[in-house]
Amino acid sequence: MTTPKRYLVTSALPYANGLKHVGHLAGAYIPADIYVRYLRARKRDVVFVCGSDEHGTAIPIQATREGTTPQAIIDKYHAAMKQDFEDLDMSFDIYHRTSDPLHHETAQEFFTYLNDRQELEVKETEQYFDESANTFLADRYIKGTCPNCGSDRAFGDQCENCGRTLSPDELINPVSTLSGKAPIKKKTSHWYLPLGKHEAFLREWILQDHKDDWRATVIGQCKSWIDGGLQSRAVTRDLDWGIKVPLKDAAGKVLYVWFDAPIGYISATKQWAIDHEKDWKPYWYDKDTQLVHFVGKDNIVFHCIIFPVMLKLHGNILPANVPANEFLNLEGDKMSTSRNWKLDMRDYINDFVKKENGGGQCVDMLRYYLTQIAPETKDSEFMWKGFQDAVNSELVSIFGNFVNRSWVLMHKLCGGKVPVFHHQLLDDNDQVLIKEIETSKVKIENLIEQYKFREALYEVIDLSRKGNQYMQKKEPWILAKNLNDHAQALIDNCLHVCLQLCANLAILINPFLPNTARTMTKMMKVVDKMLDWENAGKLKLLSVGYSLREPQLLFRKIEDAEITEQVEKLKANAQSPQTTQPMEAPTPQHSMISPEIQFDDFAKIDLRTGIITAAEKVEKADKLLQLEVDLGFEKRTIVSGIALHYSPETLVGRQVTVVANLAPRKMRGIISQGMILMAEDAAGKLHFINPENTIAPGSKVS
Ligand code: B3M
Ligand code: ZN
Repeated sequence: MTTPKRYLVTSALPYANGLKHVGHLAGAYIPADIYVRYLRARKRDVVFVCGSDEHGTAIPIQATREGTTPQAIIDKYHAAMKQDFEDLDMSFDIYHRTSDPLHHETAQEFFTYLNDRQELEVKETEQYFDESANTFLADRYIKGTCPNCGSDRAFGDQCENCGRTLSPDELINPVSTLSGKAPIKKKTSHWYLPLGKHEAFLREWILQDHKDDWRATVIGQCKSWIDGGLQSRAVTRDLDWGIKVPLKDAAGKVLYVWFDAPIGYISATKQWAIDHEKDWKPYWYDKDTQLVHFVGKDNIVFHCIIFPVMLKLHGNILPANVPANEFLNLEGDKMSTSRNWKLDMRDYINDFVKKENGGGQCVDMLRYYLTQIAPETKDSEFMWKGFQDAVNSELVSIFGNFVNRSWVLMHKLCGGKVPVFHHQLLDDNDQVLIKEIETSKVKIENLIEQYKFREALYEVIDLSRKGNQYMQKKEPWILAKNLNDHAQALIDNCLHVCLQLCANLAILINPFLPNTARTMTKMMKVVDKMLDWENAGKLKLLSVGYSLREPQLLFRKIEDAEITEQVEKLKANAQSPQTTQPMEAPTPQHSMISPEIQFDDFAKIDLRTGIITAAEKVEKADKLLQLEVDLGFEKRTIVSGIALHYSPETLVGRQVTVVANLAPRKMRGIISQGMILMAEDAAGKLHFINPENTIAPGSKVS
């Protein structure tokens, strides 16, 4: 296989609606980071992109739950997730966000490109509508029973339990998550991506071209999707949170989050190129680029079927591979945000990384365990006891022990310097180990190139295990008991080989455990450049006579008390689930009826219909919009507290109901001459009160 000219590696863009857990980390982030660090060590041209997914119904739903705005939610969780990734040493070249104007433009351009070429269909269909909330129920605004697994935690886009991608029509007993009521059906028009037209392409590209180099689990999911009949997928939604559909006749419509989010990889690449004065285009257009998407299994369909069709139509390259992982369970149960059965990255950072000096060791311990149990072929299990065993009996007792012994003995028996190798004393044990170093390097790189990170890491640890066995056979500490020239020469040979092996181990472990590799380069007093992959496989890394530093402990033991504490904490958290549960529907609330009034009191209120003719934000007031309203007989300026629910540009031309005889009030220096009637739904969203049909402005309402 020829080496690609460049690589573009992506990790799934996490929704900015909450903290992410170690299941996410094991699924889409650590494997990508290993792959990228390896490519960088091989001096390949690679760009690693990620960022926050800030659209979709998940965001406003979380805002309602936390009693704040969607903007505040994405700002909060974008910053928090970015920090978590930094604390765990994810080496993204850029961590972008889809609320960025550059992304909005990029996604709109993409949509326009496909639409202009008639690659999208416009269809009018009946969709679920919540009458009391006066809104269509896209994606997570509707829930019901999953037709696949029977779970009642299925949403209009996906089942939380089995991960199956759904459309609202497939839900059994659908209810609105806004009002808790059964929805009605109402007509609406949307743009669709006709996947069926691309069936032949998908069959050939996935099921033939990639049947051998993509994971069986990925091929399996794609096959069942294709065989199940490829339906047209709507790429727009009736929502106010999202990227506006860039067409004149599309008021109130936004791009579907799964249409815009993967384009986020492109906008992130563009931003990276701007920041580094590079050209982004070859990364998305040149056939010599290897595009690799790291995702969890619930994202397979989007990355293997829908996005590739979009890329093909847009003239871009297609992914070379989508090494999706299965799910990671925790202590015998599925990880779940709503049941609070999870280990957030932040919890591990606080309880381990931040508690230690430096913390890098703890980062590597987690990276190690999550790679060792990576759900590459089937679901796997995070067990605190397993974490302890992996650290104590592999990292500490095998890898760490070998490095430490080599260093201690070198200081004790070789004067703190790299001893010479006496070639005339080369024996079978030396030869076998030297060969192992050479072949391990090749084995590890082949495994990494095939995205088999678990096995690759096993080989690294196994090589250090072989180092221990070698030392055990050579017993330099016994030779030291009857020291003479010959014995010293044998000691020198043994420690020469061991130290060169340690230097090799630093290179081989570097993609997996970068902090460990860096500690080792410090001990060896070498620059990071020594970690270049091409240096591995050889016995010439450390010069004879070079003095080395004192050893540092690479890993500490995990005590029983630490894991007991974690398991208890997990159980205690699960008993008291968080109050802000991202996935549960809010219970509709009914406010108390105001005290009774007489008819005459009501008759004093002069209600009129009006048309909004202009709208703009009020400076330094998040919630207020300044509206110009035409009442037919006159124009009014009205300040209305709806800025968090409607953006000004969507309002012009809208019919409203106005309290026309309300005494003028000054708000933020503006005289407001009236009030617009709004209804508030259970989720706190405001809706206009309108006559059924457009009628002349100024008409009396009573
Ligand atoms: N945000 C779904 C998820 O976090 C989605 C991934 C987007 S990748 C383009 O599982
Ligand atoms: Zn399901």
